[in-house]
Amino acid sequence: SPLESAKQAAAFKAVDKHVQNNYVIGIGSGSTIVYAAERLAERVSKEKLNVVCIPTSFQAKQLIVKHDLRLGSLDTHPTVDVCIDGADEVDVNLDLIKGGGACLLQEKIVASCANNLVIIADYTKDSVKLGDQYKKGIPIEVIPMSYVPIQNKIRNRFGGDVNLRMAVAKAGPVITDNGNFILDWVNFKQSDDWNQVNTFIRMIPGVVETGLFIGMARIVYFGQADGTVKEQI
Ligand code: DER
Repeated sequence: SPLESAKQAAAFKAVDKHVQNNYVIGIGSGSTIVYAAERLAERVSKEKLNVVCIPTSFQAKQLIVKHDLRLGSLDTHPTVDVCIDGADEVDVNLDLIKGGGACLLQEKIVASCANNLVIIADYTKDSVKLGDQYKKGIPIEVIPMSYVPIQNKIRNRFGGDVNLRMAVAKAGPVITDNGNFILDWVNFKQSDDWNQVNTFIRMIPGVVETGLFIGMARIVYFGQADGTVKEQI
């Protein structure tokens, strides 16, 4: 499908351009990264590359193991040469909404340890402002016992709605890889200063992390429906 070939094109381009021998590579989460893991495995075996892969979720860990890639951790590799990850939406400043897959906490930690954060996305993620296209809300990971007061505080300060993300294949709320809940902040007013919004939300006791990745991405590869790739820096 055009969407899948877009994801694959972005993923292959990023791996081909940014992966070098002896690299420590952060492996993101979601569906686009699956193509990146495939391409990485192909390059490792063809070029006999020596790399270590740091997962950002149970899903990423499974991908690394499935492709016989060397599994590492921040304990032994606290500095990551490049982190390759997806995004739910990208604005013109390369600010991101992430967390559609509820993996934002470890994604942001690994991204923060990386010398370079490379985002791979299909054309549906390519927006002018956050919120133009992605309507599922800004994900926020919270400690379960605090989710109601956090919902109230965000709604009172910024408006919009703040919904507890309910599971599909499990009764009750989604539980993250870290044992927390996810709130999705929808119908938010588009901000010109996401840093200020992000800081306010992160300071609410019980908030663990937000899906606002502000000033973190260095380059974004947008796969197009025709299989070409648009770079944005
Ligand atoms: O949840 C996440 O942050 C993922 O990276 C997600 O945003 C990317 O999802 P996709 O590659 O399946 O579109």
